[in-house]
Amino acid sequence: MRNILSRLMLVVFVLVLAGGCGQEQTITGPGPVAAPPAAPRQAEPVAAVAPPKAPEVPKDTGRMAPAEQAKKPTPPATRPAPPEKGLHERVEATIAAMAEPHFVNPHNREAADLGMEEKVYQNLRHVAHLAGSGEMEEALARFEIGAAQWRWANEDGRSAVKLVGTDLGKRLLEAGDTAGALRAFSAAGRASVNIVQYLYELCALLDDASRAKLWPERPYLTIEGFDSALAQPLQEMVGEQGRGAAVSALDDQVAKDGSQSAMVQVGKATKEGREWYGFSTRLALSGYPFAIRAAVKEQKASDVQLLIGYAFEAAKQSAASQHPAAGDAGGGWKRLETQGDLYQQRHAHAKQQGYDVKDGMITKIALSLPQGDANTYWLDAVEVYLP
Ligand SMILES: [Ca+2]
Repeated sequence: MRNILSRLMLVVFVLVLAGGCGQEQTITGPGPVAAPPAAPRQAEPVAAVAPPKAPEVPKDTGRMAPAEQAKKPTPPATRPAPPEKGLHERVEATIAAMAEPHFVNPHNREAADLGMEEKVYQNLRHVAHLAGSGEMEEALARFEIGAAQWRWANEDGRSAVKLVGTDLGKRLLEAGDTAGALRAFSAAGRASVNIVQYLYELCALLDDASRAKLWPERPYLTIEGFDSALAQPLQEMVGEQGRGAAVSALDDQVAKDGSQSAMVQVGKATKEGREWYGFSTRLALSGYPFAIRAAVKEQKASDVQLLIGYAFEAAKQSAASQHPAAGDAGGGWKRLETQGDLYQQRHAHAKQQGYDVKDGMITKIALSLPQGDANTYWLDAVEVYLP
């Protein structure tokens, strides 16, 4: 009987805690920008999701950067408590609660069999401990590795990793390590799956000085920089041009950011068709305005383009878009980018085709090679940013 009672109490505790974590889906901060609606986890009609801050962001009259939006005054009464202290406290509470199995997705047997959740939570507790002890470099390296495994987690789990990553990023930023902070925030965003929403939340959470340090220009997060311990070379996703076997590797001699890029060396095209080299990913089309950019370097100038692949699970549809070079990224790198608001573009395309974008995911990011001679390409700094 006592056993049952204590189990009941545990369940109640867990439910209360899960509710608390659920609120953390949106990291509210003092910034007057209303954080995006807290419930993208619920299937909402698209019209209700898009665009996030319609009243503050006039559609066709030039959008303000979130940093500028955040400067707009808001009556102090509507402001939540300052997040600084609360964030660290919430991290501690979350870490303390991680011994409970409610973070485990009970439907994911494969993960449960592998003991993945336990490993991932151990990793997260370790990260929080290291960060609290000031061992920031080790904390960051471990967090990046752990965050990459968070596809195993359920919503509460992703909420926890987001919280720990945000805390780590803030600590790094306070310590003056801007590049490290960006890595931590980016890993947290990727782990949350909804990296775009996370970027909006982060803009709202950080104060003006932090935002200016982190993003001298537009707010962005890194989707892939090919620098982490888990970085992989580009895969051949489509190979129709008869170029022969490509050499694909990470290159530590050439980098746009960090210390490495992804290099792919291809032979001459002998057939018509598509040729894609890239990586698989899982980023939600969030309902908020965003764009993607990447830096590419070529041995010989060509019309290489950025390819984005999408999957729409409920509609059982897939789609792809290609984006040509949009300028010079400096240092011999070209900037490839989706221009304008990619969400609205996909929304309009899906509507035209008669399906819904609301559960849409970006599943592929690749270089799409034109016809031509043998060539070598380097890809780096694949980023999501606010247009
Ligand atoms: Ca890099």
